[in-house]
Amino acid sequence: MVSYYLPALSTYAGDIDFIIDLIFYLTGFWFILSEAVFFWLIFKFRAKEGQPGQYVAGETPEEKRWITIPHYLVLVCDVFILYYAITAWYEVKQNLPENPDHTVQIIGQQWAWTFIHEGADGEFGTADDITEVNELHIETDKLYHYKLSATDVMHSFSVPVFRLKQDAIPGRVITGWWQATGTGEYAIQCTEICGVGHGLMGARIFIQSPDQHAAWIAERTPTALASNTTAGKE
Ligand SMILES: [Cu+2]
Repeated sequence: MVSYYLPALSTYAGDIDFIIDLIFYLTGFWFILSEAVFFWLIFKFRAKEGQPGQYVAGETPEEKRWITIPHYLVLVCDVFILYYAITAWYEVKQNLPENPDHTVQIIGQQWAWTFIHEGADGEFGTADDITEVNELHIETDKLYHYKLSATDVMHSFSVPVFRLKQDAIPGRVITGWWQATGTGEYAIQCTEICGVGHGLMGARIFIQSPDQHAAWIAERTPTALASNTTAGKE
């Protein structure tokens, strides 16, 4: 249901959507049922001519059943929600698939996102690193690790189409992962109120096909590095 409004473009997005749907249908069921009973009771026990009102304390076993039976049934629903929630949490946050194809450093600051890629050589701290502000170009289907930090206050890195949200905390580098399943340009948002410019802290993610991504890396690699002979000779 969620993916009808917002594409689900990571390997774990479907599991998050399933939990949202599950909670929606379970709470929707209990809402409709309880309102129906509520209005039925109001109608059935409405004021009648010549009949005095009655004080019901809800202390007899027959009366208490109206509370205890639904209570236990709702608890059973909670067990299902907790099971799927913990499973998804483990998959997205606790589990870190090894041997990523790429790693991206993500830095939040008032009020922009900076993304640093390893570049063609697959190593950080070298001349071909690619730094972008408010634009994140990634390759679909590849396993990415991100290393998220903040330079000033708390921010929160959110990619709605991935169903990914992770706080960025000054003084910490938080590692997480994603694996995209589609292509296209989508929103990145800061989802932590981080100052007066918080609303300006939107960025874009470009999920690219392998060809598009290779072309982007080539375009962003300085020509002197791309043909490594020319740099030394001139
Ligand atoms: Cu922010």
